[in-house]
Order: sequence, then structure tokens, then C-alpha cells
Amino acid sequence: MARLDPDVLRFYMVTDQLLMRGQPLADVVSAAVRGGVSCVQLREKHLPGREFLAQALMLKRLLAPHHVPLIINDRIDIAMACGADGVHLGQNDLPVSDARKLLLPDIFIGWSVESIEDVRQSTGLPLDYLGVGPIFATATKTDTKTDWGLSGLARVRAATALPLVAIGGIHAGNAGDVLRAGADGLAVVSALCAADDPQAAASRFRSLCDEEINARRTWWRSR
Ligand code: TZP
Ligand code: MG
Repeated sequence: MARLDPDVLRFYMVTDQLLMRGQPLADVVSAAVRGGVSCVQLREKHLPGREFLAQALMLKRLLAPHHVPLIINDRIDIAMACGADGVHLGQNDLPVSDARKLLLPDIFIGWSVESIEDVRQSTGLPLDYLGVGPIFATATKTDTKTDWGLSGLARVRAATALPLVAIGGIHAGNAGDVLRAGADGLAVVSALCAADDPQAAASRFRSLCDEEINARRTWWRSR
């Protein structure tokens, strides 16, 4: 299994069409790609499988020329059928080890962790990254356990060597703090899907991510 380049996770868009106020998914994702998202997760909790697959195929075609990986939320069958680059699983989805047996070896797997116990369980699982959320309370997803906060994220950072993608309530004003607490990448839903100008919003976030992560690398090299 090839190792996932953590730069792929630097600025991670998660879709929610209900927030797009009638704008086509393809338009919002294209704008976000122009602004600099490094990967896109298609998250469709309510679509029937056939429509979910049609949207996944559409996004795969849209993203491939830009070399932006497509990640499918929850559904490994859809991921396989559309040729996705990755799958994101939650605590109630198919167990990671079973998913790994079914997926092609090149498809990477991310896993949501909601408690420090989940982080402990991730050790030894065939995972490529952890999604840590919600960092802050968010109206986008309310069926969550407690919020991690920056100190919780720092505890996760200390407990695992896996790349960490932080999600939940992240906006341009707190993005730097979240990265400094130990995230390798930021995932956002509303900050892009509900933005008046998704390209400008993405571009601002991407600059923040690049600045922080490049500064971190320079610091490590200088030690
Ligand atoms: N998982 C944890 S919080 C969240 C998900 C999918 C939603 C994050 O949405 P937003 O709008 O970026 O706060
Ligand atoms: Mg899930």
C-alpha cells in the first residue's frame, strides 16, 4: 500500500449541497479547486446509491485533470465504482479492517475519531489518516459527542503518528490555531459550501495552511 502524501490533506473540502443555495455542486467544487483545495470529500448522507454514484463519477471527472483526489464518505461500494482515491469512514461504518480487505490497495482510508479511546483503537488499524472532530461546535453536524477543542486536538497529536485532519467550526480566524495545535490539514464544510465566493474563501484558507505548514517544516529542518 503506497503511503499517503500528507500534503493531500492540507486543505480538505467536504461537500454539503444543502448549504450551496441552489448553486450546482460542480460550480462550487470547481471554484474551490481554483482557490486551492487539496482534496474533496463527497458527503451525501441522504442520496440514494444510484444518484450518489452519478455525482461521484461527475466529481471524479472534474477533479482528475487537476490532480485533486476524490474521497467518498461512508460508502466503499461507491468509492470502488467511481474510482475514488480515498474513503472516509466513521465509527458506525464498516470496520476499517474489513473495508481494507474489500478496497483496492491504492485507495486510502481515513477514520473519524470522536474520543481518545477511538484514537487508541486506531493503532494497528490499516489507516492513512484520522479525522478529528468536531474541534469546535458547529451547526453543520450536531449529532456529535463532545467538542475536542484545541487542547483535545493536541492530545490526539501526542497520541498518534498518523496524519490528522481537523474538522468542525473551522474558519479563517481560527485556522492558524488549529494547525498550531497539531493538525496536518483542515477540513471545512460551511466555510466553502456556504461561502458567497468559494474561490476567494478557498484561496484565503490555502494561503493560511501553506504559511503555517511551511513555517513548521522550516522549524523542523533548522533543529
Ligand atoms: N464531522 C465533524 S464536524 C463536521 C463533520 C462532518 C461538520 C463540519 O462542518 P463545518 O461547517 O466546517 O463546521
Ligand atoms: Mg460515516
